[in-house]
Amino acid sequence: MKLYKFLPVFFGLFIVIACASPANTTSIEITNAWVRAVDSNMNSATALFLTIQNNTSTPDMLLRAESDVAEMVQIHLSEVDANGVASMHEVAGVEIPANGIAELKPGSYHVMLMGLNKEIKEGNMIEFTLVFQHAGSITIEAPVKVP
Ligand SMILES: [Cu+2]
Repeated sequence: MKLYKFLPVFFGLFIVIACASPANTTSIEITNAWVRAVDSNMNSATALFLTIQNNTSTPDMLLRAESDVAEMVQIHLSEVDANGVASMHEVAGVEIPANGIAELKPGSYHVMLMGLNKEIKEGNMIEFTLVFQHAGSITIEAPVKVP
């Protein structure tokens, strides 16, 4: 009968290990993360840029990003049309090729932060959770920079 008392403990430990393992792998590596500094946090928006390296032989996809510094966090793609007009729109995600990289950079893919509820000043560190199709959730800290 005593064994039954310990079963939930073992089961709980299993869940902790199972959930912790994706974060400990280096299947996805994030480098060069930075957030563009903004002058005022009134009605403004900014963006997070980063490089994602996929060290596996399976393509992965950045599905979304989360942060408490903004009301809305979306993955956007900036494009310039044939008339030279720049625009950006939300995309379903950013694919990271097998054993390849995806760059989120000005003029291309970026994580858009809209409805800022915190000052985005140079030197601040901002925490983000990036959610991938295969690698799961990865938490990063990105410094605020003036480009
Ligand atoms: Cu955008």
